[in-house]
Amino acid sequence: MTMHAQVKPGRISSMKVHADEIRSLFSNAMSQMYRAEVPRYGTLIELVTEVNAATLANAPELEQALRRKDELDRLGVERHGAIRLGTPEELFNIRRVFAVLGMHPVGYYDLSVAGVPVHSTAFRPIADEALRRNPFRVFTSLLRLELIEDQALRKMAAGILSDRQIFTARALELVEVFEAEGGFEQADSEEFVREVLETFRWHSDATVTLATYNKLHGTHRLIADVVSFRGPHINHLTPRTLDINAVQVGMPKRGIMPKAVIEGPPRRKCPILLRQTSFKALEERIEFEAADGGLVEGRHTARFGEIEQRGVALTAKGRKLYDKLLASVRRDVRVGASGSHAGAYESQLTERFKEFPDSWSALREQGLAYFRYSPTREGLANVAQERISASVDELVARGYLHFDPIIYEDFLPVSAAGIFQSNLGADEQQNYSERSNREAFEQGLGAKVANELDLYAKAQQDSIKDALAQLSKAAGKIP
Ligand code: OOG
Ligand code: NI
Repeated sequence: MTMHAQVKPGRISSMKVHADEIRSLFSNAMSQMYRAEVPRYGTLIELVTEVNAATLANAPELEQALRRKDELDRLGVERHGAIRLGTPEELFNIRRVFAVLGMHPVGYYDLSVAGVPVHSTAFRPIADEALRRNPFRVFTSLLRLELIEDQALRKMAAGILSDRQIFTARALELVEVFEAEGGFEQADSEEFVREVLETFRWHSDATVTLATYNKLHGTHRLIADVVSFRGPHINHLTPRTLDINAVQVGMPKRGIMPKAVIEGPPRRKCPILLRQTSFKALEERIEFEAADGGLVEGRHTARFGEIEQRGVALTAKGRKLYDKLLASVRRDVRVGASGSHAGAYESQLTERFKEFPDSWSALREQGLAYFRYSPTREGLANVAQERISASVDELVARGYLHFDPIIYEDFLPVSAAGIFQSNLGADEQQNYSERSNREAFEQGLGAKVANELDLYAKAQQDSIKDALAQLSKAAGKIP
């Protein structure tokens, strides 16, 4: 394990562990815990590993591109998870916990429009370097009790939630140490990961009676999932595949049944944004408190599996086109809960997305996607005769600059709603009239969420600056 020394006044020889290292420890620990809790997740990891290896073996250019971008190593450790929180205080503290792991809130997702009473953000690394080391992200939702019409039930749920503490006392203590000292040493990092893991652990005993659970469940299954337990159990961990269609086909052969359609854009030569598919939640045995103080057995479904394939990040213009095309398909073809019309949906998706350019050059020239630029060998060798003041487009045209797609690191609200829905059951299609409330979310969070488009634009801009600086330097060296 590499350590990155950070000089800290007052603590002469302290060696702070880099946040990227703590995040790697954590994502690894989470993966192991989830593998033990949900064996099917292990099966899925095996399948994804096989498919990725086969994809790379069949596509040397893809392998080379990933290698050039230093992205090959992150592939094997890459995954995201999801949790659902009950109160603004929990959201506030989870932000502090994730900050230790170098994960910061990016994006605001309003899922109430899709009948899911939550709003969400993604905690993830932001810097290019941090993403390359370990891009672990957690899609984090906050329950919106204000959307529950039944006043009495809302009050009861709020009461139950206010009584729970989802973090261990030691975890919170360590967060304070971290905030005061600006980092952890090795022993603290390891203890912190152990303590924080407790928050995401599955509990097979509920904190409520079966009657209460049923009441919450009757209002919305998601409310029962958030309110009835001691903490926000991790509900899925998602590995990244290079060929989601191959994994989708391979799943049933290993006894895993995926949902009917893959969320997101269709299969393309140049992947954009994010494609995802999930398999159904497990039905698990839960012990509930009985009125007489004893225990009674019930069932709950919350945990599922998911895979994802990531493509290039789109600009606002590209995203607008994506949203328009996707909306037109969803308007015209409704996939039933049991998978009816899945075929029509897929063929329409492919058909209508023909309007979306499918070459890296076209995506770049039309300003639809973000790219990372680097000088070519030829550019570095010949640039002296040319004026560096040429535009980026000219330098690309002359073969002096190379461009690689910037990977989309975030989520998609329509897809997320589809993932939620497939695991909540098709009977939960109610819509909430209340609009999104980003201000309230950020107030609970105690911070603003970053705008993901700004981050991609900056990564692109930084790469241009860096590439031009390298070209200038090369030009200066040649007599
Ligand atoms: C989160 C569902 C959304 C994704 O990948 O879009 C999600 C949840 O069910 O809690 O994980
Ligand atoms: Ni997910």
